Amino acid sequence: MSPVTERTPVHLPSGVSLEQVNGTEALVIDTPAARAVLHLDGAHLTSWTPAGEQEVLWLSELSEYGDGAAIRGGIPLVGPWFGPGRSGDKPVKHGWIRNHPWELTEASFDGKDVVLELALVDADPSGGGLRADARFRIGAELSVDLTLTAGAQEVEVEAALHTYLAVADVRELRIHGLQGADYLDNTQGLAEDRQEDTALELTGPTDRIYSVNSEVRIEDVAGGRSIVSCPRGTAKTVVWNPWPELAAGMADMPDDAWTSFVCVEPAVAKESAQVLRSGGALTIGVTYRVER
Ligand code: TA6
Repeated sequence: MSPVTERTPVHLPSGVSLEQVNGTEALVIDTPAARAVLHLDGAHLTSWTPAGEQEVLWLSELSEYGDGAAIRGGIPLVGPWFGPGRSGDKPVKHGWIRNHPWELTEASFDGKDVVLELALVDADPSGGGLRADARFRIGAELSVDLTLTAGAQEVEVEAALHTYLAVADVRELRIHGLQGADYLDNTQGLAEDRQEDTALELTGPTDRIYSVNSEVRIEDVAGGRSIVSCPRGTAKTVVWNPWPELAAGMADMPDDAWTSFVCVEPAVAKESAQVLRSGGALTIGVTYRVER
């Protein structure tokens, strides 16, 4: 973790530039291995396209930007609680770290991958001093790591990488790696259920918190490719798609856009939440690759 000092200008290596994207500051990555866009607001990656591939992250064309808005798409960083929090009464859904501008603390390019580190300090509305750090390794593969570090106060934390994956048709997916796993069904009041011993195929509104912390392969049958999600430091895998009935109520998503994405989210959530003592940290991460 790099210290945050008063507005230390970070040198941007070749292949990285600071630009205005959708009206807000973003780091634009353009290297032989990949193109990507990382907004400083929320340390939010909204695009990753490995060379020779199509866009891997879905982004809503109706997303809001700036002024604390949560960008709809890409990889929202979620914490220090998930959804409405374990008590169900948190004022902001999915925590506050995605609603603040982060500061770039490190940037490098080794000729293959760009590595970017960002930090969010002095933003904890509870006064507890929780800090967040994120690290992105962007190239032919994409790695994202999120660290939450407790300040002076002990705190219970949840965290997630709420990744929106671009797919040709969500109704034609086979999601491997969840077979036989227990899950909480958030479309049924968090009822306990178990995945059959087959790949998951989505057939309706889906919002499940699987007790899975290992590799998941999203086979995009119509798109002719698979996206492989290799998590670390997690306990759960959340799978979400609103289907048309819920998508229609979301102002920042076109009504017909629900077919074009699936969220597969490495997470520490619900009963796997962790209590961090002062100075204690939780790190979760994921690496993505595309297979044809
Ligand atoms: O991770 C799934 C979920 O918690 C769903 O319940 C759904 O609401 C989704 O996230 C989107 O949340 P957001 O706050 O970004 O609208």
